[in-house]
Amino acid sequence: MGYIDEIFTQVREQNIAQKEFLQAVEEVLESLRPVIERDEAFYRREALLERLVNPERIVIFRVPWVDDAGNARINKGFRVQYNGSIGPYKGGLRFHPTVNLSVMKFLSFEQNFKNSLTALPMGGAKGGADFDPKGKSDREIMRFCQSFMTELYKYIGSDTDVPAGDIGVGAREIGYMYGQYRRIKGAYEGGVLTGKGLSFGGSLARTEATGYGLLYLTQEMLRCNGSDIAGKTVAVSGAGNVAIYAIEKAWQLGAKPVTCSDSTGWIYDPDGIDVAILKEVKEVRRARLTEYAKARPNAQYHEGKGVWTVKCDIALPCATQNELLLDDAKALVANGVTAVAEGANMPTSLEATKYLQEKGVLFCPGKASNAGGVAVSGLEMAQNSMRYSWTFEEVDNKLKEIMIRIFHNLDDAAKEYGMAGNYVAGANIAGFLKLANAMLAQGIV
Ligand code: NDP
Ligand code: 2IT
Repeated sequence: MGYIDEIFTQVREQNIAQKEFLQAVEEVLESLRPVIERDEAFYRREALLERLVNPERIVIFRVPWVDDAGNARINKGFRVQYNGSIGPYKGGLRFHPTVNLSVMKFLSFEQNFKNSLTALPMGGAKGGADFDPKGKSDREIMRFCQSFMTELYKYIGSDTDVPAGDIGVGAREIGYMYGQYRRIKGAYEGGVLTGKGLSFGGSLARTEATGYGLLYLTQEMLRCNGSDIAGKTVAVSGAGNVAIYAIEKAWQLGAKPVTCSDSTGWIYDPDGIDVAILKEVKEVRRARLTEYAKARPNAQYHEGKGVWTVKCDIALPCATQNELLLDDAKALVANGVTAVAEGANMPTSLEATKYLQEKGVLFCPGKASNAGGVAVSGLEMAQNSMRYSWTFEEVDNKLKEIMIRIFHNLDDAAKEYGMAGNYVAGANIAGFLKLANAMLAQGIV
């Protein structure tokens, strides 16, 4: 058996129930075939793939807190420090009831390659808790964040591991966690978390970074394939941090975003999504999308899933993993979609990805197209180290440069290995080559 197949068999046997983790590993290992096959004996002797698929460290802990009614509540907290070869572990924290070890491992595995692609010095990690922020009071959120940090603080630091936000963790939660970290440590260690508020070391443009970056990369991908984003109709899923700023930047680049969704339903707005109303509903009021529909008489609200049934040129899945499945891909292709770029992490299933690629749809995987968030987190760390801050334009320009460079990096890697236009392979290979180089240079550690 070849080295790749041997490792994938091993990973499957050792992680039987971890379907998201297996999905992420399968996609990467498939892409690495041509790289590994060039020098299989060498990689095998170095056990490089074993090292690639096994996290350096996983911490799982109990998070006790007290709700407003005085009941004790218990959640499970996680931090997976996957690979620290390129820099301090770096990656977000997710608070969502679906969080489990498989989800944490898939996200942190992906983060290794994503952070490598940014070209900034960051290793890969992810963490979070199976805590559901929905319906919780602000004080409950604060107590949960404080309890979570009371355990997590032992494992993080500006030179060791730097968490940030993800689903269910935004500026409010980062603020509460930062406050607790500062209190426990008795020191102002700004660089320990990113996505901080602007009044205490946050970076301008971090809030916008993932959505804006997604659009910068999509624009470059279209441009390099003889097309233009201006005038295109865009279907976006999600209505959170990534989706909102993807929609905002789509408008700025001359495209028309017509959909968004949350976990209960979705909106089709034929006039294009009104960003100000969406922000008011989601960021300020933390309300459902039915409130958006009330404010926009022409918009249609539907229960359940359905964003991918809308006719569009470009699809941007920005909600969560496995939200774009084979039937969705077929509906998109039937409606003439020409490009799909992932704002979320692994939103497209392997079958759907393959189908889109076979049908000639330009497809960019999240580890490249959503790297703008962590890239600006890297810039936040740099600003914290300098004790200085750049203007919005300075950060935004650097973000744009990084996203364009990432696209060319994966486009070139795909071409070099005879898979021109396969940006999934390009991203995995380009991300892997830098990571492998750093791992090999540091010996067997
Ligand atoms: P938010 O919590 O701000 O928003 C998530 C959105 O997706 C919400 O509208 C939410 O609906 C919806 N959603 C979440 N889970 C589900 C689900 N199981 N089914 C249906 N809808 C769901 O998170 P972000 O916008 O930050 O993250 C979105 C995606 O982007 C994630 O995959 C994340 O990992 C990825 N990402 C985020 C980055 C960042 O900087 N924030 C960077 C790179 C990637 P509802 O409001 O009803 O919960
Ligand atoms: O998935 C991701 O890249 C993020 N949630 C952002 C991580 C970060 O450290 O900014």
